[in-house]
This record gives sequence, structure tokens and C-alpha cells, in this order.
Amino acid sequence: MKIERAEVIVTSPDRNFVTLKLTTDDGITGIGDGTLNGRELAVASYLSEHVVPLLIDRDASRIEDTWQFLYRSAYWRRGPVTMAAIAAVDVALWDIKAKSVGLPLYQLLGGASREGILAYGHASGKDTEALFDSVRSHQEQGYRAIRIQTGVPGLKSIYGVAANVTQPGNEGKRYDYEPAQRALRPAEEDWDTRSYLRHLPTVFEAVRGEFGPELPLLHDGHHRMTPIQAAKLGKALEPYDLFWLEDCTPAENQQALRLVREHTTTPLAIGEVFNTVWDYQGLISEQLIDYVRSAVTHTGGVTHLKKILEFAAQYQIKSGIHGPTDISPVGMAAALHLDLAIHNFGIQEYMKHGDATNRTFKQSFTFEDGYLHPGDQPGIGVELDVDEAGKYPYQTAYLPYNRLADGTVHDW
Ligand code: CS2
Ligand code: MG
Repeated sequence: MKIERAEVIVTSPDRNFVTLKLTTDDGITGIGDGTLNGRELAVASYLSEHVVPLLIDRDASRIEDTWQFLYRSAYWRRGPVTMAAIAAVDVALWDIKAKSVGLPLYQLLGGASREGILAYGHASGKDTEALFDSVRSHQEQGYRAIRIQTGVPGLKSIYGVAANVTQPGNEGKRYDYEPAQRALRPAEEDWDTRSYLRHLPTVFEAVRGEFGPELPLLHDGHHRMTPIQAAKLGKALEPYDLFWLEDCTPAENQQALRLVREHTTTPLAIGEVFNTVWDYQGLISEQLIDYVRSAVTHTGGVTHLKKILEFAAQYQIKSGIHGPTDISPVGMAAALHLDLAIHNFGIQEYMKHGDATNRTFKQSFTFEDGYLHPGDQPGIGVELDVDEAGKYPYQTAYLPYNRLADGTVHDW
């Protein structure tokens, strides 16, 4: 079973996606997601220029060997571009292997450890009223766990909040397509940590008051706090029993989480910008976090994320795989097979894709009554409609960034 063809497909239905499609000499195809939000073409070029030529004529059944070859032979290790490219190859090979034996991928990963995958959705609002509406609408869609993000008094627009809907022309838009805004320059947002720290506990108090103690609630701090600020927030949120506080500090400093941990029992989640097990080494072995947030797409695929999660399992740390809309349906499906198979599953982030994306990527995974399931099609269960993909050429898009009131660029 040799790889005969490798195509890199960049398409932009609703937003940009990078997909690698491999075809074997016996006609089996497999696809993998290599989308890196706002830097899509870097991965596409890494794949086409440096990886595709190495794949032709390789044995498609040697997944581990191909992973080690791509990781070690490059000499330049880690980094989001490299690891997204390796992920695309890895998932495409798992798709092929599972199809070649006629099984859904999760069966090759050990079989199902649960019946369904608990998902959380993103509720947001610029004020409490809009937030409550958004929570209700998510509950109506079936979500049983909900992330809460809100506007902060005095700040015009904030990432993660049904965003920029306050700006003329954007009324009613879904924020999750907009973070990577299709524009020639990144959008600028504003930020004030002190206002945020004062405001957020009042939001959670209101949400608990309205929706009761049972509903699992999550929050994303998006790397904006210093360790001591994050410690203060974690402590202030304790009465509201969060499922997790995500990315409370910039992720690259693992020591920061030690300080946060010493001050609060609010569970901590981190890792959407990590790309190898080395980013987690101290965090896991010293039990400084509770959930691993990496995406299959950004962490070298199923092969490497499974190893990270098995390492985490020894320390009672669970999964919380990254799943916003910049993870394509291919990356999402791969995550669902892993979620179903591993023992230490925690929760799966799930934002619905738009209609054009769903037409381009035919999916067999399901979302019912708050639970996802990858389905039982052989492989990962997603097929790319190449003709449909061809209708949506790449569009320049950037994530936003923010500045403090005095003009200083801040973490976001
Ligand atoms: C967010 C994402 O889903 C999340 O937790 O942090 O929206 C993230 O900002 C984007 O995926 C960045 O590409
Ligand atoms: Mg996040």
C-alpha cells in the first residue's frame, strides 16, 4: 500500500482550511487537517514544498515510522507550522489504515470507552441580557456544558464575545468566523485587565443565579493575565464552581501555572497553542493543570496527541481537545475518534461549522443531546468534496490583536 499521490488543498468556505489528501496505489484516499488559523499558507507551503515529495512511494501503513521520519529528519523540531504539517500527514494515514480494514478509526485506537462525547459550546454576549440569550440558545441546541465570555464595561470589542457585532455592518454576525477576519490587516481590539478582573466574577454570579448550580460552565482567559492576576481571578471564581479556567496566563511560561495553582482550586486548562509533549512536561508531571487543550491538528496528529494524553492520564489529568471552527471538520472528526477511545476523556470543545463548510466537508459525526459521536464509517468519516472546495479560493485573513489604553500591544 504505497502513497501514489499527495495533494494540498486550500479552501475558504466560511474561513480558510488546509487539507492534505493522500491516495494509495490501491485507490484508498485519506485526508488530514493542517489548518493554522491566520498562517494557513505557511503550512500549505511546508507541505507542498518539503513534505509531499518525501511521501510519494512511501508505505502508507507505516504511520509511526512516517511520523518519526518527518519529525526527526527535518532537524528543526516542534513549532506550529511543522507540527500542523505532520498532523495532516498523520491523520490522512490513519484515515487510510482504518479504511483499508473497513473500521472507524476509534476501533484501531482501542475501541469505544464511552457511548458519547460531552461537548461544550461558546455562549457570549456584550452584556448580561445578550449572554443569557446566548446560553439559552445553546441549551436549546442541546449543549450540556457552556463557555461563558462577555463584554467588559468600557471596552469596545473583545475577542471571544459575539464579537465586533457592535461595530457598524457586523450586526448579527457569528463571531467565530470573524476572529480570523478576511482582511488585509489584523483587527485591533482593546483590553484592560483590571476592569476584566472586577467584572468577570459578577458575570458568573449572575449566570449561576439564572441557570442554577448544575450546568458546567467554562471560561477562556486567552493568555491575558500575569500569574498573580490569574491567581486572583481563579480564587474569585471559586464560588461559581467552574469546569475550567482556560489559558489564564501566556502558555509558554510553565512556571506561571505553579503560582496560580498555589492560590486556587479552580481547575486549569491550557495548551491550544502548544504543539508537542515538551510544552506539557512540567505542567503534567507536577500536576499544575487539569485539562490538556491541544488540537489533533496542531500537535502532530492522533499519534502524538494520544501519547500526550496517555502521559497526562498517569497524573489524573484529562482531555479537553481544542475544537473551534478553525479546526476543520477533518480535524474535528480525528479528535472525536481519540475522545471516544481514550480513558481520560474530559470534554470536547465543539462549535458548529457554517453551511458552506459542511457542503465542502461531508461529515458522518453527529451531535445529539449534548453528545458528539464520530460515527461508524470506515476511516475518520469525513470526505472532502474537491469540486466544492474549488469554489472557495483562499482569502487573506488574520486573527485580531489587542492594545492597552496607552497603546501598548498586549497578550490576547
Ligand atoms: C479559542 C479559539 O476555542 C478557543 O478556546 O481560544 O477561538 C482560538 O482563539 C482560535 O482557535 C485561534 O485560532
Ligand atoms: Mg482558547
